Amino acid sequence: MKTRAAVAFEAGKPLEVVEVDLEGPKAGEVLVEIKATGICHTDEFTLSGADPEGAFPAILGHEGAGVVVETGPGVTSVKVGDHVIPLYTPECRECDYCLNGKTNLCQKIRATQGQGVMPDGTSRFSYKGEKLLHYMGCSTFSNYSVLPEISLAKVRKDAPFDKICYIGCGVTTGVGAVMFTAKVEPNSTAVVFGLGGIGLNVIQGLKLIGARQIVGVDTNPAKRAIAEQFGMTHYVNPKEISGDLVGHLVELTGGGADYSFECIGNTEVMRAALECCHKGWGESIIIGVAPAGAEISTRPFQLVTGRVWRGSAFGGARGRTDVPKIVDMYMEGRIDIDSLITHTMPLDDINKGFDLMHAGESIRSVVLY
Ligand code: NAD
Ligand code: AHE
Ligand code: ZN
Ligand code: ZN
Repeated sequence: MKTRAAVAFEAGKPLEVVEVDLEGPKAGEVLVEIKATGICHTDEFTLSGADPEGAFPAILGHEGAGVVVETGPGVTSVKVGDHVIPLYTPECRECDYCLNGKTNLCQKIRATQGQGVMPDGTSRFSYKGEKLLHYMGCSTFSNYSVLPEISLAKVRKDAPFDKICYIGCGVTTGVGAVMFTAKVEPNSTAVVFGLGGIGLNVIQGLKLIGARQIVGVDTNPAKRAIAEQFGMTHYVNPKEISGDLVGHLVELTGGGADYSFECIGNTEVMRAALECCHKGWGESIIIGVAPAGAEISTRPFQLVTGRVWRGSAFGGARGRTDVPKIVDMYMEGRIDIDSLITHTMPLDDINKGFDLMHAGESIRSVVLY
């Protein structure tokens, strides 16, 4: 079939909206009509050329929601008409990782997914006879996409696509990092670095769980108001701190934070996030994705004296199990998604979504098909 898609032909170039060819689903695969997709900073990261796994030409996008149109042979967990959220972290429920209770990082199809192809090693997308790569197993910047069955969370049909698409990454990443990765206890103190599409969801997770102090750190003061709306209790702009940022945060939190979250992808900030944690027990969760070649450093003494560095992918959520529950949280009014979707646009204007992100003017832009 033909489908319209925004294609990343080259790193560092705007996407081009063209009609591409899409092959139907093979065994274990599902054809999905994508109804809406968010634009995450990770799409920008890969498009910029900073992603070691970034390969082109590709159809980016990994924060979508849509409807099952066709199922390939052997598919049993979804059927035509089901509403689904694509999962860049699949859940096969049978690999060693899925069977180990300590991780959500299903590895069943990770190798081929990272190469931009389906589990059989081939792509379903092409343009003028040339292969186009899939991205993060999702490619939600295409109106129709083919995904492995294990990469789809089936969700309730009354949930609006234009909002729940954000659960496909940002919402789950932020709220999940608090609930599933850090397992933050009520009455904790926390520092959140980066008040964008991820950091604000960390803040709403912290508020939900009953944190008593939520410090937000961002160089863009325009993010302050919405962060306060979501539960931030103290705002720190590093540009306005004359001395040492870490010292300032340690003092503000009364000896260091119980938890910190890095939601930027900046390795200097990652160090500050660890070092502003409380001696003896403070835990810092790295969410931000850093460019190829970047490395983190700190004095080992920081770890010897009880601080913990931890990472979180997709908020530690097991997609097919947890994503439907997060959709319920939204539908029951327990989490706010609407306020974070600051801009919507048709696929033809998708590059404007990237421009708004670069300008720091949006929280989330959502493309409506
Ligand atoms: P965003 O662009 O919406 O937000 C980033 C925020 O950081 C902005 O508000 C910006 O002003 C602020 N910022 C930038 N540099 C700063 C600095 N030096 N000090 C303080 N604030 C600074 O991005 P996002 O969509 O929220 O994504 C954030 C990061 O999380 C990205 O690296 C993204 O790739 C990553 N991410 C990771 C996962 C995961 O599963 N681990 C999932 C989604 C996104
Ligand atoms: N490809 C990059 C790493 C990118 C990365 O860390 N991705 C996160 C999700 S970001 C979503 O917006 C993730 O899930 N990582 C775990 C995984 O298996 O990819 C690189 O550095 O190579
Ligand atoms: Zn993302
Ligand atoms: Zn698995």
